[in-house]
Amino acid sequence: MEKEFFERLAQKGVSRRDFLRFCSLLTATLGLSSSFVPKVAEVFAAPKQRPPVIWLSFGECTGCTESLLRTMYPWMADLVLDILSIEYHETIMAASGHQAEENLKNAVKKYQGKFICVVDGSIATNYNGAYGKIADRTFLEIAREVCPQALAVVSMGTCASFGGIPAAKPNPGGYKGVKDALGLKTVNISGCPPNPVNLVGTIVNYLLLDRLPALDDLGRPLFAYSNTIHDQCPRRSYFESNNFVLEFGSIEARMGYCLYKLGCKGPETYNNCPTVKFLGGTSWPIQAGHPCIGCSEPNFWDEMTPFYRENIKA
Ligand code: FSX
Repeated sequence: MEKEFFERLAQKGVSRRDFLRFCSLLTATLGLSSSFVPKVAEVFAAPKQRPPVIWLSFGECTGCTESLLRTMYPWMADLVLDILSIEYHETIMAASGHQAEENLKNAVKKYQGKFICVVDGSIATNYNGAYGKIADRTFLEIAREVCPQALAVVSMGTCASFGGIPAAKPNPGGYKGVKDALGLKTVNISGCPPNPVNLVGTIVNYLLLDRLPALDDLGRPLFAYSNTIHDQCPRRSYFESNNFVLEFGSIEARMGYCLYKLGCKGPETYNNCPTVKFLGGTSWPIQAGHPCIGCSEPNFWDEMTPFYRENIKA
């Protein structure tokens, strides 16, 4: 089975070394010791179970799905899709129209109490949910029917976790995150978009240890959201020692000085961007010279804007 797995990877242009490097990243992200790397590899190479997943999309931009599918590890999405049995996902499924609606109904019935429901996007709650509909049913109606029948609900992205951009003022539709809209416990993988490694980590945690990861008081996995961006930031050492205002794009900003005075929200934002990074571990916003915009916190957007401050001379 292992040989067959590596042959399949090789066909995608992925070497055994690339795959093991990816497993090491996941193991470290989960806060497990390196002795767990072979176990993590086994989850992908010889899956013992393929949990059914129903993936619902509500008020969102599809960035959450895109961040998983268009990662620098394009094969990571393949691996994830191989260890899960995706029963319904609007962006990647072939069915459409009445057939798609039928698929959703059948999947919920067939896997009642056994499926993981991943939700991206927030839910309109005002006027009985009239501000968001699919196939003439409100998001609220669909979520109320499907989510309580799941084994677990994972809110993928800040919109599903806390309301996100659709819930920005004046929010006439009354958009809310899944937990607040339904009064259900959810695992919140916040970020706009979230890092796909944190979704994969949550799934691997479940398959490896047979339980969902420990969560913080906002429902976010502790392995990813227990430290602020600022606490992990490589530019932090310049924070106290350089009490002057930087110009955006200035040589100091590019050389690695702290971006707090440019409006960086790192000190109030919890996420593992500095360690896991994006684009296959290549970079992340602050490394690229841009302040953190606080996208993984509740009340993003309202409380995190304006992103840029006027440059007042010291
Ligand atoms: Fe929201 Fe996701 Fe931002 Fe977009 O599904 S968290 S707007 S990246 O797409 O929900």
